[in-house]
Order: sequence, then C-alpha cells, then structure tokens
Amino acid sequence: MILKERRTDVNSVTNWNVPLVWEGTFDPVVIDAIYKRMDPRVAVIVFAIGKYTQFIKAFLKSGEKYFLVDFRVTYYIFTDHKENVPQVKLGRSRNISVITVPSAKRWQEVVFGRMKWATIAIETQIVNEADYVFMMDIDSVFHNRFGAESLSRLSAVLHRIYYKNTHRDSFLYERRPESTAHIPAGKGDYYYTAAVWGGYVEDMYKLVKQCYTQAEEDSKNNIEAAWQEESHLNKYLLHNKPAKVLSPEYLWSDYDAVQADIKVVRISQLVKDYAKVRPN
Ligand code: 5GW
Ligand code: MN
Repeated sequence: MILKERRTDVNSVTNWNVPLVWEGTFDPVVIDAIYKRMDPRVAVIVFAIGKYTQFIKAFLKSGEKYFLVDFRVTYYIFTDHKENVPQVKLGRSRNISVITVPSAKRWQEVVFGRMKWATIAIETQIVNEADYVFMMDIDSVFHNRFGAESLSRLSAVLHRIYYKNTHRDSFLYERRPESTAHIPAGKGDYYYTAAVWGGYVEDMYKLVKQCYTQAEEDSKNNIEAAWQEESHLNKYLLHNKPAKVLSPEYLWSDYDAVQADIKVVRISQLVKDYAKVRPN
C-alpha cells in the first residue's frame, strides 16, 4: 500500500515531535521490513495470577495471529499456577517462558507486583534474551495487526477514555503531593494506559524499576497512588517522554463503543465477570 494521502482527522505527531501512530499514518509492509532487518527479539510480559490463567489461551492464540508476525517473540507468562498454562501452537521463532511468582492476597499486590517481578525478571534473565519488551494485560485479545510500527525506545498507548480530552486537569493522575506519582495541576501530556506499553529492554527496565521503587516508597508512607502502577507510569512518562505514542487502536475495550476515528481495533480488553475472576 502506498500512502498517497495521509489522514488529517487525527494528529500524527506529538508536540515533542514523535510519531502518534494511527491506522493510515504508516505503511505496514515498509515499516515491518525496516525493523525486520534488525530482526529484534521481542519479549511480552504478561501476568496470570489466580483465576486470570483462563485468559492465557485467547491471548496467545490471537497474539500468534496478529502480534509482530514473522518476528522473534517470547511470551513470558508470570503465574502462580503453572499447571494452568495451556498448550498453544506457536509460529516459528516464537516461544513461551513460564515464570513462577507467589500468589497474592490483595489485588493491589498483583497490580504492584507486576512492576516488582518485571524488574527482577528483566535484570536476571530477560535483559539477555530480548531487545524489546512489552508489558500487557492478559485479559486482552488481538483483533488486528499489531506490528513494527509499535516499536521504539519507549512506546505508550493513549487511554481510550481520555484521548479526545485536551483538558489535562481532568486526567486521573495522582494529585496528592504526598505520593511520588504526584502530577500537579496544569502539567501532563496525555493519560496513558498501563495495560500495554513497551520499549527497549534497557528503557523498560529503568521504567519498571522506578515505578516499583516509588510504589515501595509510597507504601512506607502509607499512601497508594490513585490508579496504582498506572499513576506511576504516567508520572514516569511525563519526565521521560515516549519515543512513540500509540493511538487507542492499540488498546480498546469490549465495554466501549468503537469511536469513528478508530479505524482498526488492534487489542481489545475482554468484558470480565469481576465476581468470578477477582480474588477479594
Ligand atoms: C484481580 C483483582 C483486581 C485487580 C486485578 C486482579 C488480577 C490481575 C489478578 O487477580 N490476576 C492477574 O493476573 N491480574 C493481572 O493484572 C492480569 O494480567 C490483568 O490483566 C492485569 C490487570 O488487572 P485487570 O485486567 O483486572 O485490570 P483492568 O483495569 O483492566 O480491569
Ligand atoms: Mn485488564
């Protein structure tokens, strides 16, 4: 496909001049070919703690169909129930690595635990096995291409609820100055989702380590950021701008009607029966 005309209904660049990636703003064949020359190893970190192992199968099956097809991909599945990790047939140069982590008593432990266990796994193992790392929610299904246009030093996804909103003071950033995730009124670029983000292994390591460290510091001070790691992620990305911003095509939700400017839904989060999947 040759892009004779770029779409003009959305911004395709941020105000710090990095790509804002939407369908119709890149050539999928060309961009895959450019990155394929480097043939990067891509790690996908997902957590499936407790009842969330039920989401693994659809995640992997759809990932095999749409996520960086023909690239080298390893799914790192962090779980407390490795016997519940299903067998899924993977493509060539694609692997699964199961990492056992302890069960959690509180759901906040699961959510904050992601930063902790990712920090440890990246520094002890993944740094030697991957060039790029993505962190994703497991309650997600790929529906369309998620290709090399998503790769950069640090890529973050606009939260589908706030992407049209230019009033940064209405974003759900942590506002209490007592929290290390605090972003004062008048500050902020976008509100990013914590359900999909990625980047170079070194940059991802710095990010998860800082979020982990700051969440620990908050916890010592008896404060928990409003949206847990999402608050810390947003704080980090305010001071360390992403090298690419991905449109909400990269993370939509089955709960929400697809908006007119979303031409392609690449990942959608499943509707969950919270009573059935959550511990307590
Ligand atoms: C359970 C209860 C409340 C919040 C989170 C959990 C939970 C999350 C869990 O019991 N097990 C688990 O593996 N997770 C991981 O954290 C999954 O990878 C999940 O996709 C991610 C974020 O939690 P979600 O998907 O329930 O959060 P929302 O905001 O997308 O609904
Ligand atoms: Mn989710």
